[in-house]
Amino acid sequence: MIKKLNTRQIEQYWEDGFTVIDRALPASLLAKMLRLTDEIMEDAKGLTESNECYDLEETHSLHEPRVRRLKSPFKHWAFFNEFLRSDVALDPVEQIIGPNIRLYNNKMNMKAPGYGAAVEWHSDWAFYPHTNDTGLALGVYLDDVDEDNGPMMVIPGSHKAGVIDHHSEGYFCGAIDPIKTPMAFSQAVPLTGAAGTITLHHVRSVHGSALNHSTKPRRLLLQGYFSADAWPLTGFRNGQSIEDFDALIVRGFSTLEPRLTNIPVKMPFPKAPHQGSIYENQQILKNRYFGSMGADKRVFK
Ligand SMILES: O=C(O)CCC(=O)C(=O)O
Repeated sequence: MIKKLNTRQIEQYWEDGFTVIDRALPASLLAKMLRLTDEIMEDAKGLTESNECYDLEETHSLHEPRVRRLKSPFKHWAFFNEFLRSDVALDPVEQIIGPNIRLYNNKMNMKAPGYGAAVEWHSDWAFYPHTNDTGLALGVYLDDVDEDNGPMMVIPGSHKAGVIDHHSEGYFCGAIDPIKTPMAFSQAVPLTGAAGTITLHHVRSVHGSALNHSTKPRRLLLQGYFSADAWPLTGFRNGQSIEDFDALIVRGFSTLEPRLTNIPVKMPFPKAPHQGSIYENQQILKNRYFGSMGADKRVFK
């Protein structure tokens, strides 16, 4: 049976900018996702640098392979393409953003035990503002997640804030400087839950996650969706055509008439000097909230 959002969860989403559906994935689907993910990680052994599928930790080596992200898994493995179009994923998304839905992005962030990288505070909106903010990210935890293994944390109500600076030293860096732009970081709510739990956060919600200090992994599959009438203000990406853009409609219909709303936007330019993933973009952030790790350090508590 597909788990939909109840009234309390929908209210929480609009009020706080996030909600959680406990153990939303059927056991057999979760088992398949875990099996495939393990196989994919096996295939990363032997890599010496990041490529179009894998983003490697700074401390990755041939002897100790360390992957921090699978990039756009839906493009490389059919299972993930089917999953992000499935009712399990889209029924709750439709309850929030309506019947016409376009996929924006897809990734799996890995926080391995003892060294999984932190993600500094940011809102997804800062990376990809659209003509309206009817968008969200749906997450799936592949592991049991508690406060020790780097849960995603969201600042309640931050999706209603004005423009939030994500620049450092004159460049977009995809992160909020906690000294320059203090926010209610200590009020952030850790989204915890058993493996198979779904998280939903508003595209403007400020969120982040700490290093994984525990002995347990924390893997989070993320898929970002917008209402089909939200068009990206930064234009099509990487030579995308209108046909490519329309192929990302995962439910309902596309439209050539964007809906324009009055929302706070700061364009993500000039681009971060370190391109690639969010981990690379965030490298030039001057003051870090969560910290990072040197090559030889372990962060077990
Ligand atoms: O993995 C996390 O905890 C947060 C990830 C995230 O916000 C992102 O990749 O944009």
